[in-house]
Amino acid sequence: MKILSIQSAVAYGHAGNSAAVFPLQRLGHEVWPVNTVLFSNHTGHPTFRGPVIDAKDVHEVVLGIEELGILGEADAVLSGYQGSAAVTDVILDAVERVKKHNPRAVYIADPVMGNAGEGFYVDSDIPPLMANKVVPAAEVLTPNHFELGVLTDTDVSTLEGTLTAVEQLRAEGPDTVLVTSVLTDKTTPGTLELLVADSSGAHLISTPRLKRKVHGSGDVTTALFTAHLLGGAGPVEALEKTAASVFELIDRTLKVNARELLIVESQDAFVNPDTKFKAHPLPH
Ligand code: PXL
Repeated sequence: MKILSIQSAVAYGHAGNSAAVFPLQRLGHEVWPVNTVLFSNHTGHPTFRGPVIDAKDVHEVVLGIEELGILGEADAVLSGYQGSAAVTDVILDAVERVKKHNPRAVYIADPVMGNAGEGFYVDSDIPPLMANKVVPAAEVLTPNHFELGVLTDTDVSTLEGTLTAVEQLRAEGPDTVLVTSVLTDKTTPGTLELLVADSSGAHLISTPRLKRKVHGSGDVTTALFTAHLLGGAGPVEALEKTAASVFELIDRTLKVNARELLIVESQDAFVNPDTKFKAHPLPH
């Protein structure tokens, strides 16, 4: 499959496209990366340099692909962190253009806004755009638990509230919703959950809670989930495979205290993870 992936790029380490492209390729997909920033490294380091690409220039790159007459070959558009409202508009325009040429193409959006530990890490104009424009345009949405609460403006501290919020999102557009870093009243201590829901219901996976958050892991998660969905897996199988691969990737990274995700070293874990996580259906 072919994926137009509009994300950040970093020279050193892994975030945005620099985290997502290789896993997608390793699972057999052709990726067309369109980069929205060209940073030295991700912003989790004490310093970083490099340009934010002007939204007009990001748009130019999309138009250049369209001009080749191949935009309709794209099976999916993938987006993550969106640096500005103008970039959001360019991404949504790209989705429209791809769908005009290929109505079966899907838009997979990771509505990156923040997390439970740090709060928001995007400008205050981004959350309403995510809720009002990105959610309705996406077929697949991969918020973390914090972002699920923000997008739906609801209390997601309980499992029940989390499921209600997921259904609210699904009613607004995306058929498939994957929620990461789920922590509710029902979560076993020392674990985190991943929840996936589509028209056939919701499933939950429990994974050990790893000690340190590594930048880019969310980008890899969405990329692997996308890779498996496009490879023909259903959402539950895609989640089980993704959870196992991401667990092994982070575990390996933390074991040697690496500064960045060991994405290349973990490539076999993307194809054939040793770990198995089983998703359990949740009652309606
Ligand atoms: O992982 C999200 C992300 C995307 N883009 C840039 C980042 C990060 C996380 O640190 O720094 C530039």
